[in-house]
Amino acid sequence: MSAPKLKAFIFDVDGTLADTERDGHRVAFNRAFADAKLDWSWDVETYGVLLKVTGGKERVRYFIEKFQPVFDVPDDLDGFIRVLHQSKTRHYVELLKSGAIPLRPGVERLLNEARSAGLRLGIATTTTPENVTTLLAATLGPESIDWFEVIAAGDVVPKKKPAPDIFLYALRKMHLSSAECMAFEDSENGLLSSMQADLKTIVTVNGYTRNDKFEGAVIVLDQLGEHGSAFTVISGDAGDASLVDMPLIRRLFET
Ligand code: XBP
Ligand code: MG
Repeated sequence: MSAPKLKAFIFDVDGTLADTERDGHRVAFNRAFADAKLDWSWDVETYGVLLKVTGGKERVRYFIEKFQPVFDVPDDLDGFIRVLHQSKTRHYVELLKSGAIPLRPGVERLLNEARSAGLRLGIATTTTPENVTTLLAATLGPESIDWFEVIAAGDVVPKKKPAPDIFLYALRKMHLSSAECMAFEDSENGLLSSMQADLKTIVTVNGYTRNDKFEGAVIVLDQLGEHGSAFTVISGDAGDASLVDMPLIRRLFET
């Protein structure tokens, strides 16, 4: 039997396509708290701790349980969190539309190279669907939403990352097997999710995830790299490559 052919890339969004957490999601949460007259404020360091819980609604619930022992919990806690989170999403989308969050280095280049090479594209993320389409439209133009065959996002699966459900959902929608795809992640929870879905995974770390564990990733880098601005290899073997391009990805896929 011949080895499976590389047919598609499946991307995480937050931390992978763009550095959204510190200056995007965190700021939006704080604006939603202020609007709701809550005296909660997540500084950069605290948010790093809270990020271990994936999903914005789940993160707020965890914060209430662990950090707000005297908070008078409303009878309808689910409803309270849902409304607060809707406000957070509005603030986040506004931030994206203002152009506050650029794509990470090499992302646009790699998407273009992949499309030229006939690779299929998908997304598997924990965040709210509207956040993904708004990020794509704001950075690559509205037509880029259609570059992705599936945008698997948020509550479409019951269990968020590190469970594999969202990657399995994306694979199902694309009628692909995990052996035909390469995943892109930035965090330990993300890598646990993609690896449990049996996906080979390239990791690009960011400020919040550089100390995460990435055992099992095909390579761990600080970024995808651009022409004239090389990546730094954290673990794995990039040979003489200085950016993540199709030849390097094919090599990593085949080994
Ligand atoms: C991203 C997340 C998300 C965002 C917030 O994780 O955990 O929860 O921080 O998005 P990953 P929402 O990159 O592993 O998918 O508030 O829309 O849930
Ligand atoms: Mg991520």
